Amino acid sequence: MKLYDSHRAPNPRRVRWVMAEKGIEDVEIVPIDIMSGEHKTPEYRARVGVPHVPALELDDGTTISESVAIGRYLEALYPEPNLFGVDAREQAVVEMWTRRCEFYLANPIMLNVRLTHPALAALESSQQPQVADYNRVAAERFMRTLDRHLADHPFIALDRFTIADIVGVVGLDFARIVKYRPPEELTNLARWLEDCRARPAAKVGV
Ligand SMILES: N[C@@H](CCC(=O)N[C@@H](CS)C(=O)NCC(=O)O)C(=O)O
Repeated sequence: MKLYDSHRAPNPRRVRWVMAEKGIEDVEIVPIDIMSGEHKTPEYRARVGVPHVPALELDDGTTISESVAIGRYLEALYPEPNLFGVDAREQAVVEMWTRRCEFYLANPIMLNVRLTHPALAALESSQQPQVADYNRVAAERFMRTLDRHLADHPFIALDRFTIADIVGVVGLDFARIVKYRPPEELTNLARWLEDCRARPAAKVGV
């Protein structure tokens, strides 16, 4: 298998984190330079179907993009440690929180960063500060929801670390490149972030 990866980009980091938690080492890493547009070449588009990283190419030529779908595939091949839930209830709860973290936290943060960081202007047709701010406010609304939830839950979805935590932490960490920090009063969020960042797998490829 080959992972089309971009070292500094957040979505590929989700997959590298899943791989590190599971000790997966038999995936060839193929670096893609998104700043120079390597993901927009006809060859890359033909292989992956969309101009995005990450993408996982299987030995039979199937290519899977979408970081969470790649994670789910790797979970089927390497079930331990479990990151996506072991039964119907857990799987649904993990998916619910993963989607919430993508839609209401990681995506608005990603938009805020892309619409404000000067180096990322190349990826946008125009950078709009008002839209960036709207997205920061939206992300902070969900951070407050998470903070309340994390007051009596060790991790986001289950009593153990899951893909939902990876999506949440990677989203928040991406905001560090614009020197953003979550509001200080969100102490449960801060505790959870610290716990997740302390995991050895959190450091892989950052
Ligand atoms: N939902 C997708 C998002 C993929 C995505 O947007 N990746 C970014 C890097 S983090 C990308 O390829 N950006 C290239 C561009 O915007 O031109 C996933 O989870 O994999």
